[in-house]
Amino acid sequence: MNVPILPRKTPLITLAALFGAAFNAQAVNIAAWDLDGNTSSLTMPATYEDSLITASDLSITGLSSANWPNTISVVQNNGSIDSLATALAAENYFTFSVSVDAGNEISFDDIDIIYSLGANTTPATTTFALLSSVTGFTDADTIASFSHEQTTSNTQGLSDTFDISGISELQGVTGTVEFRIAFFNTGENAMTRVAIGRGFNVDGANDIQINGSITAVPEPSYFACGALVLIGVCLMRRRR
Ligand SMILES: [Ca+2]
Repeated sequence: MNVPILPRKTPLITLAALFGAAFNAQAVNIAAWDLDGNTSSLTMPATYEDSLITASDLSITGLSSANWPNTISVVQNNGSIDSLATALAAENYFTFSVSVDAGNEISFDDIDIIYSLGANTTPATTTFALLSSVTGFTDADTIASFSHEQTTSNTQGLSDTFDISGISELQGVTGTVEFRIAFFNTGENAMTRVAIGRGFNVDGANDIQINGSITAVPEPSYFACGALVLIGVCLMRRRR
């Protein structure tokens, strides 16, 4: 089969317009939770949703509240929670999900998190591991993680980012995606309080923020039409 060679001056911009429009969206905030004002509740609604997104509550069910102001905070007095497997079994995880409207898809870039930690005995280290419904919820399914060691009893307003831009399963996703942030002890002593949020500070800023891009899912006929238009352009130019 002979593949027609495009005339030299066929504008590449036409190609970009036809095929690239769906893939050029910039990563932006698509959903967020700000825990300012929370006291003891372990469930908080999203404070921001993109117009094409429905975001669930941020919640945790397996532990009791530590009543740390402006956070969702839990008491974790179990030193045996020292692996992702034990954390998942004990429901040591925060959970939240986003659903994108029909006809659209999400490409996830990263998740920013503000957190606070408390330890009765130091030094203590907690590791946070991110899992998703798309990539699995077993202890072999971590898609991003980070750790924090502390040598004082309380640290507040720490920040970190789960970079998931390289997870192919989380690019171009339709429907609903649930995320779980599990946490477990990886240091000399156990962390006793784990919180999302800034502790005693009220700042009006997001404490969990999902960044990514939302694009319309192209119809199959969209590409077929684009190909026909290009072939037509080639033929017209050949006749000249
Ligand atoms: Ca905040």
